[in-house]
Amino acid sequence: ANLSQLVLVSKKEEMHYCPKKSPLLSGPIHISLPSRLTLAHVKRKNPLVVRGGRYRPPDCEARHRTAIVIPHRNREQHLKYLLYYLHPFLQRQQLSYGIYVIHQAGNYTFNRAKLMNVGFREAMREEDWDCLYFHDVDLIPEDDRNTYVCDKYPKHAAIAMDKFGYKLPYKGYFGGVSALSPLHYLKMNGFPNNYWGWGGEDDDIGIRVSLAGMFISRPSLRIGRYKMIKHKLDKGNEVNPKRFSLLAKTQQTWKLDGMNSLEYELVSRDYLPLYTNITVNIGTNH
Ligand code: UD2
Ligand code: MN
Repeated sequence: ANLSQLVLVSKKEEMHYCPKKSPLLSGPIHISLPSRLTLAHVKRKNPLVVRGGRYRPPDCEARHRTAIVIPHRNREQHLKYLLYYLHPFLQRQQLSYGIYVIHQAGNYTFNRAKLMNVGFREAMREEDWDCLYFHDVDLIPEDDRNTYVCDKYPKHAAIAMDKFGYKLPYKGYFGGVSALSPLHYLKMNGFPNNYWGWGGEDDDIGIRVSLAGMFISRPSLRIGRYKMIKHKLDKGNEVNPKRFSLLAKTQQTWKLDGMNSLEYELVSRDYLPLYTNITVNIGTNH
């Protein structure tokens, strides 16, 4: 091939990519939680989503491939609402994406951060994702300009939540929804495995970002908005009394505890119509 042919070929490929800014975005989203919503209804509304909760734009090549990782146990109602809003949201952003629900088996104390580590490993095993969104099941994004792609640094996406008056509650806050590339994730040895129960693990993750020599990136307050579905503290996720003493030791422990020490037992992997369900036995602290 001569040069002009090559230029033509690469131009053609270029044209096939989705535009840098999706023309489908509509900005702020009004969120309501219809009580009669069913998963069958969500499926009907998203005909292009295929087995395992995968999607790619039908008429252009996506520029980004994002996996959503949702830690979960006994929050079926919240999951239904999240899927109802998240699927169309990601499609308007013209992403190629997959949704993974990481379900903790059994009734032992919940461990959000360890479930994220499992999600990272299981999602990357399947596909070479270039960004992973670690997503609480009860947080619904309120603006589709909050694009689910990774930044130069780990991103804390849920910066403005209704429950905190749409402000950042404190400077190092990293809870709710965050986005890391595989390189970011491995650079900080993933998330801690040793936070059982509620609290502290999000701050530990925030500290790991800086200990690994990175910064926290954030969207603007105007678009990084989320609604948290109201709930009480779950049974099996009691406040972790060790959270402060663990946090005081992050600097000594982050290189020893994380992806490099992760152990779990895969119970099942199910390719459901709207998401991939991974049920996992992650053990317990006692
Ligand atoms: C805050 C943080 C959250 C996490 C947590 C402390 C916000 C909005 N979020 O959430 O990121 O740091 O504090 O651990 O500030 N889950 C289940 N089943 C359970 C328990 C938890 O599915 O039985 C999952 C679910 O995805 C939930 C998440 O874990 O959204 C966090 O738990 P939470 O919603 O009870 O805690 P919350 O709202 O205080
Ligand atoms: Mn919550």
